Amino acid sequence: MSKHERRVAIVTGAAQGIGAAIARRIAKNDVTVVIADVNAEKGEAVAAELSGHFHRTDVSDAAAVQGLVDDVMATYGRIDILVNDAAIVPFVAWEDLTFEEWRRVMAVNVDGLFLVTKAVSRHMADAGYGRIVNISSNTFVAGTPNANHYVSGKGASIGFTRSLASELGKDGITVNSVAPGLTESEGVKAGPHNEGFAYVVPMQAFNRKGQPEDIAPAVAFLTTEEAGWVTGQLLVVDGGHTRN
Ligand code: NAD
Ligand code: 4PL
Repeated sequence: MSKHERRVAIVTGAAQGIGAAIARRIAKNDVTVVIADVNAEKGEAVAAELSGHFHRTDVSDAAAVQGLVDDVMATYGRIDILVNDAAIVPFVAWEDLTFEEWRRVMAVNVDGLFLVTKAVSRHMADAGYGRIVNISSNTFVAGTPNANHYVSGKGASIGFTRSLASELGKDGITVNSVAPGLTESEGVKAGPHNEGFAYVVPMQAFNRKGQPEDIAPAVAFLTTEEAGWVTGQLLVVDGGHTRN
């Protein structure tokens, strides 16, 4: 088929929370958005709202990820933007952290980052253009307790960004990290991290809870053509909680 005219973005984990806010913000930039998430019901709803495309994808499953990328290339013939947002956001004390739980989180948050980026970047390199944004977390800056595997994985993602930026510049691809602070997503709201606002909000410059819509514009900027001189960077978006 002939190539889709508009730029095309894949946003993983965009069925809800920060990923959904990113998908909505990027769609305003005249970009066609593909939602890749394990949650089909919510993912399809966001895709429909944005006149985009949904592909049910477990980012930790190599075959599923290849299926996603093949589907997007067959449907649109291009992938200009990738936002790696899909992640598990766990809460567990070090004493209770098992190797099995460590592997479960690394499989999604770190292996998933590798698998999706590996499958997508080849097409970006062929086109000589790409914008990749990896969602990290300010827990890597703050050394937040009760999620050692998560914080370790978010640190890995920053290393991944810094190193890959050096290798993909030759292909016209930028690679950056955005590190949100504690944000009132559906996932956080429903779990133990919701209690964290009592500690985090007083450390911020602003006296309110961070929202997904506070994160999305910073991510969207890094996906634009005019952000082309910014690569390998970490942008902390946390209301001033930490100073990177
Ligand atoms: P959330 O739990 O509300 O949403 C996460 C989404 O990812 C869900 O739609 C879920 O279905 C999807 N997902 C989970 N596992 C998946 C998999 N294997 N394959 C595909 N999709 C999968 O989370 P959120 O709070 O919106 O977090 C989004 C991103 O922001 C994550 O990378 C998280 O680490 C990061 N982050 C969140 C906060 C926060 O306080 N909310 C702070 C810093 C960083
Ligand atoms: C400050 O990324 O950034 C709790 C849980 N507290 O996932 C996060 C802070 C959590 C965070 C995060």
